[in-house]
Amino acid sequence: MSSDSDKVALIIGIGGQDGSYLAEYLLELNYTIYGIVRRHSVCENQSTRIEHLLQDNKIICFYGDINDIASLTEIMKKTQPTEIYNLAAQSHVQVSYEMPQFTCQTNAIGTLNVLEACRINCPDARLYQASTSEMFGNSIDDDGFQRETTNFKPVSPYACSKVFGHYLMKNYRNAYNMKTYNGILFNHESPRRGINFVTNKVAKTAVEIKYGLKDKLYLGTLDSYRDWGHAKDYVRAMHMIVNGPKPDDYVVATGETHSVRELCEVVFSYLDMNYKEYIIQSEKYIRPEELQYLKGDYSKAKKILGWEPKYKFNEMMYEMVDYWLEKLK
Ligand code: NAP
Ligand code: G4F
Repeated sequence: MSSDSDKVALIIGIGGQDGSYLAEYLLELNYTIYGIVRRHSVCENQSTRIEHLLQDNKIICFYGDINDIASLTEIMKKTQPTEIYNLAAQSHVQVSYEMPQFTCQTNAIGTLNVLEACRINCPDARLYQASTSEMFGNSIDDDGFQRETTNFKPVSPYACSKVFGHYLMKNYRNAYNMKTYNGILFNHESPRRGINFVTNKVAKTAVEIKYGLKDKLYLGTLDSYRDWGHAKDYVRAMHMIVNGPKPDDYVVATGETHSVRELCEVVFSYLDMNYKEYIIQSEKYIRPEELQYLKGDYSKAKKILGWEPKYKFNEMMYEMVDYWLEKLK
């Protein structure tokens, strides 16, 4: 009988927000963990989020790139993973408008490379794909939620590239009987979130204003809504999806939605400030097409996998603000 200690995970994109939390989570379950990182000219930047895991040799990382199928092939051959998590992506929506070709090459063709390398080298591995609520675009069911059956109407190059990857996963599941799993994850955040995503940008800048290091916060739209959860809850869901009863697709969300304006209110009032005095709307952060409203129905994940979020929105935002209060002290 196999136990979690026989399990070998390969995390592609291990240095990202989710990859770093997933590695910590799977280590607790006694997995052997391999990761793929890209080469950076400043090598510290490759591993800032996973330095503590590398130092103690808790994980082993290889250089690789999902655009380089030879690297994927070699790593999969060598490590023979039982689970592969494809978290690698150009993950910023606005950047995808500035670099549409690079984004699609990486997120769409890169995902095809992962599938092909897996099919050829370790066809029995369970393969998780980081799909996204961005794929829904401005498509909402009549009850105000998005769920697994909601139509995709992507509104950015990023979202289009992820729809491609999502359908390829389903295609390889049906065509080759591969164990592929799509997690349709709604926005999830943490102190490890890149600071060019709105939650951590607001948290960090509000603290900088509090400490007198800045006087304004420049943002794009304040009127879009997102269903924001905590990355720790969502990596737990990834593992449950991959170990679910059969290869399938799941929405992972909180079922709550908040506007960017509400986010600012929560963060600034935690610091005893009025957000209205500090925010300036800037054209620079307005997207050519905006996704207006996201609210996910996670009842399938709850029913089949027993997954539920533990963190509440305010609690998560306070954790992020506390992180910056300490770091910038
Ligand atoms: P992230 O912090 O941007 O991490 C992405 C990781 O992918 C980074 O480690 C990055 O490495 C790596 N990467 C980028 N291009 C690569 C390539 N060509 N080859 C190998 N690695 C590459 O993103 P995240 O928030 O952890 O999200 C993880 C995944 O979930 C992404 O696919 C994202 O699109 C998807 N997703 C995220 C959310 C969310 O709200 N966070 C929601 C739904 C889906 P570098 O450091 O070298 O750039
Ligand atoms: O934080 P955001 O950049 O996240 P976005 O675009 O929703 O994408 C994130 O979540 C997706 C899941 O739905 C992931 F697939 C994707 O990889 C990424 O992790 O922007 C959230 C909202 C948007 O409406 C944006 O227009 O905030 C608005 N916003 C307003 N001012 C801003 C800003 N976003 C950013 N990044 N920076 C601003 O200054």
